[in-house]
Amino acid sequence: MTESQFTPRVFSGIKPSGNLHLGNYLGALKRFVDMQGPEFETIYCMVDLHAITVWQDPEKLREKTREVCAGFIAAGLDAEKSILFNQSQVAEHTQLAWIFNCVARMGWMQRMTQWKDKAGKNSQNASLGLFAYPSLMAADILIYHATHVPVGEDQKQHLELTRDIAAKFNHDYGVDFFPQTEPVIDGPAPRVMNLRDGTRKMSSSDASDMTRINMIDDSDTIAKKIRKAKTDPDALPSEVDGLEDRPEARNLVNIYAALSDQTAEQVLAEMGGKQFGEFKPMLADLAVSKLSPISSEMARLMGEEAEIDQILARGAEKARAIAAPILQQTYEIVGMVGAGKS
Ligand code: AQP
Repeated sequence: MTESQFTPRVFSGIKPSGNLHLGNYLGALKRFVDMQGPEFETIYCMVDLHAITVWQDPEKLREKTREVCAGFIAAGLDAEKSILFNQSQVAEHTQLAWIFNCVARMGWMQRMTQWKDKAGKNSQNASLGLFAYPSLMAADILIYHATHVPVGEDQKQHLELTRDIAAKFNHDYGVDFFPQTEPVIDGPAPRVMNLRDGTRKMSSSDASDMTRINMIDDSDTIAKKIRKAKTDPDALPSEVDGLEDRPEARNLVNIYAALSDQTAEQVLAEMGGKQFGEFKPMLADLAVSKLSPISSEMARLMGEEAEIDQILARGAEKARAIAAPILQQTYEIVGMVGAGKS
């Protein structure tokens, strides 16, 4: 089977832990919406099983799962055009993940920088799930034979691992069954940085809320966080080269570019020479104008719990219809008695 024989299909997911933030929006969600259209079948998931690789309060996890679903819809995903569901409702993800746990090598997993960063010196106390996370992520993608995965840059290594797992499975069993999925990492802000430290990525797990813009922040909070964002004393350059060694300035320019659907070059052609005292309020106005319609729609949808649950259940049913035959074929390839009958 060659890559062109696979249905053009997009899969991606977001963990329902912490708050959805601007990094998730620009690196992932906004691009999920861009890919929704006739060119691809699009499948988007709240990856709740990934969330529990670190402790989650059960009630909060349920609430966050619905909140991320509300964020998906408020940002422009349409449950009639895309399949929207939470991962735990489609058991095939974990069933394929077990097969992949037997394909992936310990050394591959130990090299994952996210594992090293998150487990740190305390790896003996980290969950086995946190270590195996990238194997489940490979299963999330390959259970749909997804051909394209839009993600932020921090997920690049996990996508490479997904390709390695697919290639080793195909090689070991002498088949051409799993595609070589293409990571789609593009746009002007594939890695949105922390507002207080431009060398670290914006993250939901950072202890300080001032480091990130949450999708549910109100206008005043967004403006305050941008006003207080770390910068340097120089004016903005007129060209991108002038952002070298200025991580905080680069970050704000990239955010402006992504929110206004421009390139960083275009932004600097217009803004070059401005001081941050002038640029930051412009960025705050832009961020508020783009994000507040999303956050108010999110808040409205959060009040419609039954509707959200119904969307997730319907999405799970559609997802299972694609995943179940792929799992059965995988079991058959691997040699499981009783497989391939559904
Ligand atoms: N800062 C970011 N810039 C661009 N893209 C980002 N993504 C996350 N942070 C940024 C992208 O969002 C998608 C979902 O990410 P995730 O839910 O798997 O969580 P994460 O990458 O682990 O995000 P956090 O906020 O850093 O959570 P914690 O701190 O809990 O791990 C992915 O496509 C990701 O690339």
